[in-house]
Amino acid sequence: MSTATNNLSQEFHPSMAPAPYSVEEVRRDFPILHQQVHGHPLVYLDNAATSQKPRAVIDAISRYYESGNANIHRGVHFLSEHATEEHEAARRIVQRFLNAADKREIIFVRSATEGINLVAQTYGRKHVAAGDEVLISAMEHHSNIVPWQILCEEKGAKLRVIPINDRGELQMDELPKLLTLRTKILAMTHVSNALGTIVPLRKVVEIAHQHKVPVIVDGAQAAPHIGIDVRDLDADFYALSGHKVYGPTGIGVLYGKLALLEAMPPYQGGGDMIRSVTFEKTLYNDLPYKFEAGTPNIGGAIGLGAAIDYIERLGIDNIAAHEHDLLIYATESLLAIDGVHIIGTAADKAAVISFVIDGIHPHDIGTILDREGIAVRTGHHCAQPVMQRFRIPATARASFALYNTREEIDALVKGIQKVKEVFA
Ligand code: C6P
Repeated sequence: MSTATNNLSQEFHPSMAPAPYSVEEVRRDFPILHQQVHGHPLVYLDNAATSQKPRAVIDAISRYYESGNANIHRGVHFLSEHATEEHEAARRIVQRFLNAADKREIIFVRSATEGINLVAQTYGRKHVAAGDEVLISAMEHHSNIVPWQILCEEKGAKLRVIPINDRGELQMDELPKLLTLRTKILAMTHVSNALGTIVPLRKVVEIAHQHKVPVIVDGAQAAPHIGIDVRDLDADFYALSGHKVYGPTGIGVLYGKLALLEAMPPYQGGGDMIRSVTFEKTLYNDLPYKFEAGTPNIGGAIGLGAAIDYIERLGIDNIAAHEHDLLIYATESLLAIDGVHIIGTAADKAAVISFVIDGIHPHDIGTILDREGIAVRTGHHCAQPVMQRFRIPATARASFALYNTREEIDALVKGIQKVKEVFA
């Protein structure tokens, strides 16, 4: 286990916290936050698992089902045409959010998990053969490990892993050594859900491309916290989940470069992904529909569009600045508590703090915090290899969002003191 010191890049000191927007005003947009849990005001610090939804998102989804529900791309009637327009408008919003060059590069999927599986099962199955290698990092979520393991098992290929150091940073010096002539794909997280590490992705992509290896990015934890520009990153694929960016569950996005998507076989077969079908042969639809078989999650896409609009109204850089302030404040506050150790102390971190307390199991931490109305996640965070790397069974994890406050971090600190008292 690494004993943490605070080596975060400190652009903001707690005493000079920026106020990029009124957090109090913003909190009023999130109805769920205003409730008591076990007799205490809810302190929701489990945003990396899923974030809460602003009224604008809830209203957009209700409005769709109250007055706009119809299947898309199929009807000539008013509701169908209107729903189609709204669905495609959501695609353009996502395109803008990611700065993708073309809206055909935006595929709606169920989640980041499905986006990664899509690439593994289409691009991966086409390009990976026996003896080839797929490269991932040691800080991946299971969603960016298991799809590649399935592929490697099927093809007789090898999964290789870029190590991380004791702070939870990618060992960049290992990357060129692990990119061999047999490497067919590099699958890399942008932000680690278990450690909070922000990966220097542009550099990683540059090095991979020097070796002619395409990069798929798991952006599930980056999208809520930092601005994403797929063109600047030069990422070949980028996957994210709607529910982590204040949108609904069941909707996600896979971005892919047009030329790569054009050359890939379809993922699933069904309605909408075809141009024509006979028993002899099926011709596939154009992008992005080739990868969107069956009736999609129309309400989900509309809700995601509303969520991104909401983020953009606040400004992703303002959100990042606010969350960075919370991260610094929380890091200093937690490190001041005797026996608390932070796991994941990279210089560049998003607003995620994994921690352990000497002699107390993380599940007990989570249970006692819950009695105080504080929601954190405990366990392996679907990143068991990260736990193995740090030789721990689990951590407690506090993850912050645009609506969290320093007062909530103070409540967390008080909660942790309580946990320590109980176990003293
Ligand atoms: N991590 C967490 O508590 P889905 O389930 O497809 O929306 O997201 C999967 C996923 C992929 N990559 C990363 C880096 C993630 O953090 C997650 C989801 C949640 O950390 C739930 S396990």
